[in-house]
Amino acid sequence: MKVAVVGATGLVGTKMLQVLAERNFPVTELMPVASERSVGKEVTFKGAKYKVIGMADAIAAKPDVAIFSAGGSTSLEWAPKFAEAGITVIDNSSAWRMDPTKKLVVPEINADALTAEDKIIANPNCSTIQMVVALNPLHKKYTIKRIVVSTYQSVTGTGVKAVNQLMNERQGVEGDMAYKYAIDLNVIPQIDVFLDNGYTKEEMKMVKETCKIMRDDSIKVTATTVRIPVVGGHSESVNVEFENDFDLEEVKQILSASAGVIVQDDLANQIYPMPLWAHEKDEVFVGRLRRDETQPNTLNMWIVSDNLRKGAATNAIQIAEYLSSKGLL
Ligand code: 2RA
Repeated sequence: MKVAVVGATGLVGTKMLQVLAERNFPVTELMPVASERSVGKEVTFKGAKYKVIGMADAIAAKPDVAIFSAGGSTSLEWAPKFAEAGITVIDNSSAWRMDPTKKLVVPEINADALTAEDKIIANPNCSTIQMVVALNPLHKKYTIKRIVVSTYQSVTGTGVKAVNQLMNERQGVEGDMAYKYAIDLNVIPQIDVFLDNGYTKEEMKMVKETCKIMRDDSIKVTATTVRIPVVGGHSESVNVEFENDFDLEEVKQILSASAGVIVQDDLANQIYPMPLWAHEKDEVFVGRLRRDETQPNTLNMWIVSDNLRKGAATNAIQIAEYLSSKGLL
């Protein structure tokens, strides 16, 4: 398989290369691709060095699949050009996610919708992916009515500049600011820009993408997304109301048997999901499972995952693996 990684020098692009190698994706030829200013830089894949090439050269080299993590505007401009050349694009930006002609895929949930005609496939937002991986098996059993989610998101979701801001602040060093405010010893209740309804773009991604991935527009979602001074992954406090009542032990069994989910819920030993443990893991970790005692059929849960892995690189590569296994590339 000839594989292009577009945006290969960024945080997610670097993680893509790492995950492709770890999962032994059958790469016969690797093409790291980036914007003109990064062309000629070197990246490492499986111990070998590769020179970064430009977009037009990558199209001319005809990879089977191009995994994009280069931002929305690059994707809007270039993904159609790759697709027209017959290259399947898996895109990690928000550019195509809500386009009704494009599939928004979390393989555990809706990979079955993919066909060979899907030439631009959208990878969902990180905070959405981890939530739906944990909620979809429960939706199938009990039918979700409403979700109230608050997130605690890692600075890695912003990119390398934000990681540097946090580390600089921690060491008392002056440097570029990724955020308007200090992030160390702080919490910022804003992720991405504000929209007319007073929610942020990140919050509305969680609202809209959840319904699209779970193929159910009746699910109500309300979100508050927050940046915290953490690097290992995103955490989410989720309150979910079901149509039907549930048994807590059965909820744990369903989650334990679900692909990509690990239950960490051992109160006696103070075991619950934390970014410290989720970091560099591909699964979604779920714990603090308990009834909301204020209303019927309602569950509280805590969901943690490494946002650069299942929230980005791993999910994109799982899509490529699915396409390859079904002969759709
Ligand atoms: C964030 N969701 O964490 C974004 C990254 N896609 O900021």
